[in-house]
Amino acid sequence: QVCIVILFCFLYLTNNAQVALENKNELLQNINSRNKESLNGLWQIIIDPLENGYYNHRWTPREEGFFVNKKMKKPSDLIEYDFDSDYQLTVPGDWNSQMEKLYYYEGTVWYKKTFDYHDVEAVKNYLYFEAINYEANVYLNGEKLGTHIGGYTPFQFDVTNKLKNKDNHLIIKVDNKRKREAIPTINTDWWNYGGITRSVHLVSVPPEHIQDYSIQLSKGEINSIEGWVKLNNTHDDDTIKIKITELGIDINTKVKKGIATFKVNAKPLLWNPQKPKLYTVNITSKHDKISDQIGFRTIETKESKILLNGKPIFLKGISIHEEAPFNSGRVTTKEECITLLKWAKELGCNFIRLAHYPHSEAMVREAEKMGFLIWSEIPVYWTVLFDNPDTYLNAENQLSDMISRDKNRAAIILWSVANETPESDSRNLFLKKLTKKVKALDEVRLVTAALDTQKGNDNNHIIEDPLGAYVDVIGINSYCGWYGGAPESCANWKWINHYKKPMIMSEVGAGALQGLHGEANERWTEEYQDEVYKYNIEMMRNIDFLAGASPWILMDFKSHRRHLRRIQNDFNRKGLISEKGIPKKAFYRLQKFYLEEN
Ligand code: GCB
Repeated sequence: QVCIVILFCFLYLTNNAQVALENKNELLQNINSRNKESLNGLWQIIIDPLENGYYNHRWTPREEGFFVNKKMKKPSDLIEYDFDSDYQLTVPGDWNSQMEKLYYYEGTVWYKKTFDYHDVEAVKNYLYFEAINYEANVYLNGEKLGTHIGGYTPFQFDVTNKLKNKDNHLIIKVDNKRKREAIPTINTDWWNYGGITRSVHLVSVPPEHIQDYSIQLSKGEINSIEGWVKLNNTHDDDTIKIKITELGIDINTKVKKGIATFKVNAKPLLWNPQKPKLYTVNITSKHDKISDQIGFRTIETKESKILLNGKPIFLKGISIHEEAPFNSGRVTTKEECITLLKWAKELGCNFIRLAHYPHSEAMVREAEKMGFLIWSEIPVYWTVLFDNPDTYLNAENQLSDMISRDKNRAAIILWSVANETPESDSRNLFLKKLTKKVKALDEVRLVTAALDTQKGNDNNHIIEDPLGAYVDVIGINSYCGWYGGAPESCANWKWINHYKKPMIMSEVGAGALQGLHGEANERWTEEYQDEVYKYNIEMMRNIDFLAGASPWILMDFKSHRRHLRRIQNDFNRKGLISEKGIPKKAFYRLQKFYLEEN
């Protein structure tokens, strides 16, 4: 056991808490270690394309919409809905893959869950939603709790004193209509899965409780751990205990204005892909306690290198959508996450790009345990409305929520603010603001964005996108051999970087239907895809500022853009593995490249 000396532990509120306190997010950290009841399972639903349960025939909101859950009292009553005799859907889960008639559906579905609550005295209750796509209007026992926008981040409502012992009805109007001003916008290359796609919890915490915390290595140091704990309803000078037994850390720190901060000398084994060491961290307040598994590592860049724990690392990665293996639809279980991650391991990866939106907490935590470095991103994808202030706020909220939820995950090294956005003044400003926001919330991790293939002449591609000035690491999506150029031409592509920064080839790839064989110049064959990988790997070997790659993509995934019957069948076929879990030829080509790279 490493011997440590506690240098100091005192209250301070300075700028150097790495995940800055200015993050106003009120979310409960680490939902899984809370005392909670699951509201997963079957929910009653009503499919409501005209939003008839919300608006009347004059399109004004009804006073008594479906959220009041009205019931017939006498035979002459006219009530034209009844949750309890209508359809059901499983939560968590998207509706598209659960019910044939909802396969292409975009619009409103009302969800209702009835539950009892066994009153425990002196607790606070929160309803915590891991994710609902896209807009959720939430009602408890007829009262509106609030609205949440954004399909991939958690949110919660305080429902203390709003619960009854019997028959609480939680009703949610879920709407996945695409909107031009939304994040993502109307145009994407993935399926717009609607519904309560992740778990729902009823959480009970003491009135004075640990709301949030950030614990990691001090910036630029490997022998000092620091952080903060945010308390709810606490008093100044209350004591917080932080214990990391394996490191001999057992310290007390005092609360000031709801926050306790600390810094302590320690020499943890550094988390890395070969040895993803996590330490049990126990935080105890007067009435609450919480436990987490936290890893410690440093991440920085030096010219064109990414340094993990002070040493250059080549990120051998793969992009992953949150699409369930074997069944398609959204991932809903930990086992599905593990299946995807095991495939990435087999491929030889030490890095994954979780595209194109924040994946579930389970995915991030399982990946961390297995030693993957992670790129995590928000769905600022293609041509969003960059000059609309509300669109910006929406993007910033999703970014803050993503960082708030995952700030204690050592595995995450890159926050990405955008994917393939067209250059313009308003786009540059929008994304510059987002990169600044990342730095304000988290000053230790790196910020990136996936840029389009850069223009050039002949075989030259010059990276000069103005966004390059604001990110730490430049992502480039390039489809040489698929959307342009013959596969064999790719080996001759040259890349010139106007920024002295590392580049990740954040996408490269080609489509193939697993099991379809033919000549290497025949589209959709495994041979064609393999050929594209062959020459792109050659190209990548020649880029001296390349710090990693996350080719597109681990597994075939559903997309509304992929119409070619018999080949695509609503799937983007750029997976190295089919949706049924069978590897294609190119899987082994990339695997060989990764095995050869140090
Ligand atoms: C891209 C996008 C990705 C698409 C991919 C494709 O550049 O970033 O979301 O799925 O191309 O297959 O066209």
